[in-house]
Formats: sequence, structure tokens, C-alpha cells
Amino acid sequence: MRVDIVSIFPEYFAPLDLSLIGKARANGTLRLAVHDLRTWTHDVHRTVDDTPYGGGPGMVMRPEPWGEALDALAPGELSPDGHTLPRLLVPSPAGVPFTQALAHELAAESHLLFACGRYEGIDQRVLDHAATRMPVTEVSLGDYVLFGGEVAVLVILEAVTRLLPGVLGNAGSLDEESHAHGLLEAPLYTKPASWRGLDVPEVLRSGDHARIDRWRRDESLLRTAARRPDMVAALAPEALGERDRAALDRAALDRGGFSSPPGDVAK
Ligand code: JD8
Repeated sequence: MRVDIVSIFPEYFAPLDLSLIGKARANGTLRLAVHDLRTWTHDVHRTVDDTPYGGGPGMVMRPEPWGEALDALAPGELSPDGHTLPRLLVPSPAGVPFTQALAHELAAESHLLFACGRYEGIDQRVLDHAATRMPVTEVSLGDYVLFGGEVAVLVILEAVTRLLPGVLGNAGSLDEESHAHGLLEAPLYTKPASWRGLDVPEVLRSGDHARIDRWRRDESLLRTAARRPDMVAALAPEALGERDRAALDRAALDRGGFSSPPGDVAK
């Protein structure tokens, strides 16, 4: 996969040399390039912002450097030199939510181009013009406010690159993850069996794998009900068995709720 990132803070992306993403870059699975937006300015001050039309606080990123950056990195036509038409991703609090499903979709692309905004954001015409030549997706990490798109790109790239073939050594662990089966993970323990007066749950040391599976499933359900009622509500009814429903009812009662069918879990 080819990835280009445009930012006024290219130093933000130093961590992408490390760990498993660094390895994916080293072995050629990930061809990543970070570009300084100011490369595409022409004035002595290398200006990238200006005051907003219509008034209001802060500054808006000028369209001209962005236009030149996107022209350079997404030439438009599918050329024979290996250039592919990228998908443009623009982090924004007004974007569609970034989810594991979107991470899977992005992992199937051959070329991603990230545009990191700062200040109040990027002139809308940059996105409108880009959309005439390539797919454009504004994406949000979540409902909180960041200073700019850089951290969002680090998060998105980490979620996407670990889905690329060969990046995650242990292939089996992908489909066992919480966001694959719609529940939060059960708690984890390692040695020693007793630590600061706290013991590892007996069931995990029993060697009885049927009991262990059931215990983990119950813990997943209890946690999910307590912390993520939205995820419980989104479960397909057929995703829950008799024992699952019993565990959820106990969880609801513990929280002062009442027994209820799936899809109608007490708030
Ligand atoms: C890009 C500029 C800051 C946004 C005024 C100052 C994502 N989940 C998320 N929260 N915030 C962002 C995000 C914030 C950004 C930019 C992403 C570019 N800002 C602006 C508008 C309101 N502040 C984000 N992904």
C-alpha cells in the first residue's frame, strides 16, 4: 500500500518509523511518504492560512498550496509508471466516524492520501475540487476536539496497517478481536497467580477450557453492558444464546435495571 501524508507538521509522523509500522515500511508492505505543505507555497513567509470569509474566529487554510500538493501527489490519470488514483482522507470533526469497518475498507485500497488540516480547517473548495478527480472522505476520530488532523492520521494508519497482509504476525488474532464480534474483551491475567493480595480468577487456572470460554463470554457481556450499552443494543438477536441473555439480565439487575429482551436493554 502507498500512503502520502501532507501536513504543516511533518515531524509529527516520526513515530511511524517505529515498531510494526516501521517494520512494514522497511519490508516494503507500506510505502509511506510525509510531505510539508509549505513545499507548495511561493511567498517568502510560506503562508498557508488566511482570515475566514464571513467572519468568525481563527484562520482557514488557503486553497492554493493544497491544490498544488494534491496535483503533485494525485496527478489524476492512471499513469503507466505505477501511479494509482489515491483515495483522499481528510480528518475533520465533521467527518464520518472512523470505525473498524472503515479501517478494513481502507486496508483494501492501494493508495491513500491524507490531508492534515490545522487552524479552523481547510477551504472547502479544496475538497470539492479534489472530489472531481478522486474519492474524498472526511473522517472523524470521535466527538472531542483536536488541534488538527495529524493525530487522527496516526490513529487511522495504525488501525489500517495492522490489517495489511503480513503485518500482524499472528494471523489468527484478527477475527478474535472485540470489534469483530461486537463485544468488549474479557479481562486479562498473567503470572504470578497471586500479586499484592490479588488472585487470578480460579477458573482461568482450572484447565477446563469450556468453563474458561463461558467465563470469558460472561465477563465480555457484563463489561459491554456496563460500559457500552450502544454495542449491546446493536447485537443481532441471534448473536446471543440462552446463557448470554441470562448474563445480560444479571448485569441489568446489578445496575438497577430490569430483565429485558435483546435490543431493548435497560439504560
Ligand atoms: C482536523 C483543524 C481544529 C476543528 C475548530 C480548532 C478528527 N475527532 C476530531 N476532533 N477534532 C478533529 C480535527 C480537528 C481539526 C482538524 C481534525 C483541523 N482542527 C478545528 C474545527 C473546530 N478547531 C478530529 N479527525
